[in-house]
Amino acid sequence: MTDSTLVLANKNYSSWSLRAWLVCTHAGFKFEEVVIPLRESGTHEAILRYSPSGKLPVLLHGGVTVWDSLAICEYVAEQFPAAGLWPAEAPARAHARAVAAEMHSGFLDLRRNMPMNIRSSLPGLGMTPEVQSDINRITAIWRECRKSSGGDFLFGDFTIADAMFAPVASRLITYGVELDEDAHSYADVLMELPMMRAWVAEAKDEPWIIPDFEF
Ligand SMILES: N[C@@H](CCC(=O)N[C@@H](CS)C(=O)NCC(=O)O)C(=O)O
Repeated sequence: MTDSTLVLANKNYSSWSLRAWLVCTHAGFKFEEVVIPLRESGTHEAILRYSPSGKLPVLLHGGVTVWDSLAICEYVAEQFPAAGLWPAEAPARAHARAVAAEMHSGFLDLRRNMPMNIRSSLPGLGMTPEVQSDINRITAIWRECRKSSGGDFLFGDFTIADAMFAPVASRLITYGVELDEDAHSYADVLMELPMMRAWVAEAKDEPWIIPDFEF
């Protein structure tokens, strides 16, 4: 038994859940998992039993309740300083926080038109000029960060910034988006992380289908 529970939505569809789960898992946080399927009768009431915002993910740790993926990431970074969830140097840390916040609050066209759907293959669907423009900005962030870090990840080792973009890598595959070599290679790095592969395997095993996200 642990005193920590991470409550998630469907692994196939919930990009916010994936981000928080990756960060908790990478930090070595021991937690129990509860998955609440979205868009079923009773979903809202079930979520409200854990999360005052009515949204997932939410982390329950001892007496502390942390909802919202980015707040969970920050909380876990404070609890596990040795996990290096933010870069050690202040300028890189500020940069990492800026790109993580940009992902958290932005790219609405990409999020709306290409919802995460790990198990499906929907090449060509969802693309609009606005979506392409979001993808161009995201891949420019990836290119610039990796160029200056010189590593596989955005800031050297895996950080919260990488977790924030992991669902984008999955979307690019689902919707068959054409990528340059650099973006392709970063998407591969994210998708090949053992923890990402574990999430994908569990997403593929889920029984729930949400027709709105299946076109
Ligand atoms: N800003 C929030 C967004 C969370 C969010 O929108 N979660 C969705 C699932 S991915 C949700 O719980 N929706 C509730 C529902 O559809 O009933 C975060 O970063 O955690």
